[in-house]
Amino acid sequence: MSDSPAARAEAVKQHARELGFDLCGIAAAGPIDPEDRLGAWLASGYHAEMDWMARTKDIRQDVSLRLPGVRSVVVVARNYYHEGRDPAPGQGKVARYAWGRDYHKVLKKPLHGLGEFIKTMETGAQCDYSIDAQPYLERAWAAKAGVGWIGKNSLVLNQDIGSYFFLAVVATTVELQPDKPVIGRCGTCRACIEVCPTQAIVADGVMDSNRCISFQTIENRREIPIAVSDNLEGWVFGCDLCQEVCPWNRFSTETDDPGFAEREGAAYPDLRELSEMDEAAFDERFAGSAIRRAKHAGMQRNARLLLGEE
Ligand code: B12
Ligand code: SF4
Ligand code: SF4
Repeated sequence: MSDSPAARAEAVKQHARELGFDLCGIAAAGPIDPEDRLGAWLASGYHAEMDWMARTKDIRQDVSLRLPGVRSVVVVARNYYHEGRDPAPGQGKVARYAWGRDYHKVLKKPLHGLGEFIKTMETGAQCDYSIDAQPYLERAWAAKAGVGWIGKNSLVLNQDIGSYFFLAVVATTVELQPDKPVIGRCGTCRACIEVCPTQAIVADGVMDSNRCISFQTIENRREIPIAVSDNLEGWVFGCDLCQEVCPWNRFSTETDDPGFAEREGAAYPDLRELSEMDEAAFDERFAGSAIRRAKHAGMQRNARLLLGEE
């Protein structure tokens, strides 16, 4: 290996840009959660029924359990923003992140491409990857890598592109020059806390999934508690309210990733049609979409609630 960590870091960022990522930052591997914020969140029960968050606590806090010898964590971000519209009568709202093709699928190839590039930098180099579903504290890594700051709505915000982006991670045994965290710029703003119709943001940067429309409409397999179901504000899958009001999202621009282009019927689905759709039709309509995460039964439940039938 001939290049310096700084030169290698610059090459990684350049390659990330060529692969279409909007942001790229680097953190030195090491303890990511020394204050045990994840432990406190779990102890408060804010993970609701997401037991997998508790089961994977140790590995989420220690990346070396995934990749022994890890030295650097590269965090990339990809913009998925679309301008919203007013839904027509009878339509539900879907969070923007699910308007296009499933991001896990879209980002896999470029992320692994970045890893393959990093592997060429050192003989025997290894990489491990995360796009949402792997046990990484992606937002904490993004903050450490200077990709943005963690806002009061608990999302990572970047002063140039706002918060409508996916995060993804390549951890590697290669030493790369780390970036510095950026200073948080929420200031005295509390717009996200105030807009949340279910008061899910319980402290700055901390949210209670039990009260969050996103958790309830996507992850909950049971009945939605009345405190949330009475306040869905038209959301049939996910929720963007705490991003829509964020002043930093004034700078958001339409995504140029064809993978995230709006699919027909995905953004504002007809609630009656959704509530009557059988499983085969659901599978066909939402093939390759992140909406599948809520499953046929979950989407029917959500649609019926919005129609006032449950
Ligand atoms: C579980 C989960 C959820 C749950 C719980 C949300 C939550 N706040 O944790 C539910 C289903 C509710 C959810 C909803 C959404 N999610 Co989600 N979710 C995740 C997942 C899988 C894990 C998050 C997690 O670790 N939570 C546990 C808590 C303790 O962690 P945390 O809030 O991130 O807090 C840590 C840091 O904030 C840190 N911290 C706090 N302050 C500071 C300050 C500094 C300086 C540092 C270093 C650290 C730090 O301490 C905590 C522990 O380390 C991640 C993917 C991943 N693997 O990380 C995606 C992820 C966070 N989700 C994402 C998205 C897009 C959403 C939604 C916007 C989707 C939607 N439109 O409906 C909503 C937003 C709701 C909200 N306001 O948070 C994106 C966020 C992208 C971004 N710009 O930040 C992620 C990163 C997925 C991805 N790969 O792109 N999500
Ligand atoms: S996603 Fe919606 S329900 Fe969840 S914290 Fe944000 S505004 Fe509240
Ligand atoms: S709405 Fe305001 S407080 Fe909330 S994340 Fe954006 S800038 Fe921060």
